[in-house]
Amino acid sequence: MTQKILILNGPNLNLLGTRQPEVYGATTLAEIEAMCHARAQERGIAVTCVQSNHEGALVDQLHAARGVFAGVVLNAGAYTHTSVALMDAISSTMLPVVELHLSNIHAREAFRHRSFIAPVAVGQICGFGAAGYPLAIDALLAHLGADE
Ligand code: CA2
Repeated sequence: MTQKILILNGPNLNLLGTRQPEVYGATTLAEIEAMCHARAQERGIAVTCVQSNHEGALVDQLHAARGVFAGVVLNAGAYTHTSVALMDAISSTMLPVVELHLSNIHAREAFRHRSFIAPVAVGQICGFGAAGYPLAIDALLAHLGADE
């Protein structure tokens, strides 16, 4: 059966490519999702891409992912720095999650240095812009043992 990965994007990421290109790049979310599908095809897997601006909807997506997806690439946006609910959802699903950020959150404002996702993620990729998404898919597949 084809392995499936969920690409989950949080608040405001639907605006990518339209504002603040100096921080988040000029690539739109649709282009990022196309990059993810292309990398999935190269790797012989399938991805489903979902974006929501709502914390509870992201929690629902994580709950529903259990038993359907082998793992999740999660850019939780600003909820990264605030959401105990997302942290608990990841813990409860026990699915491997790769935390992803376009920007290098550690080189930005102090409030972005704290991540509620990091302690429950298998790892974090940040600072590589849109290129981080295919990197995150590769990292998740490596974690799942697809490279062995
Ligand atoms: O670097 C990332 O990927 C972030 O997760 C993006 C979040 C930010 O709050 C995190 O600290 C780091 C913000 C996403 C906002 O996206 C926009 C895109 C275009 C225009 C305005 C906002």
